[in-house]
Amino acid sequence: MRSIRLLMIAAFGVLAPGAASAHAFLEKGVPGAQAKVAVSPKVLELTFDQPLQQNQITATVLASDGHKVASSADRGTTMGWTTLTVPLPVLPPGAYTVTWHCSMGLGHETEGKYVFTITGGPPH
Ligand SMILES: [Cu+2]
Repeated sequence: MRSIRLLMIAAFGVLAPGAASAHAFLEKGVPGAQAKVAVSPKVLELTFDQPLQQNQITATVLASDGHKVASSADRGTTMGWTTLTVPLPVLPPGAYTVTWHCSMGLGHETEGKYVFTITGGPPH
């Protein structure tokens, strides 16, 4: 049984060499998970592990009290080859939760979330 399962995994690997997966995952965020940034960033950048259309991704940024401060539905959001860029308003120091959801169609959904913190930086 074990060897059969290994064979099947190997076969799938050979059948789809380098092909885009039906599931996209976040490769990198800027600011990223657990990041502490001194100054409110102008944009949030989410880079995925494969090229996507803008309408395949939704992303939101929530303040610690749960209210939405930005979303991929906002004007000015752009999609590059693999990177979604969401403009951010000027945000006060605090913890912010980024949530993302990717739909590749046919029920192939992935999602995730992470927190970054704006520290406010040292006094001038
Ligand atoms: Cu799926």
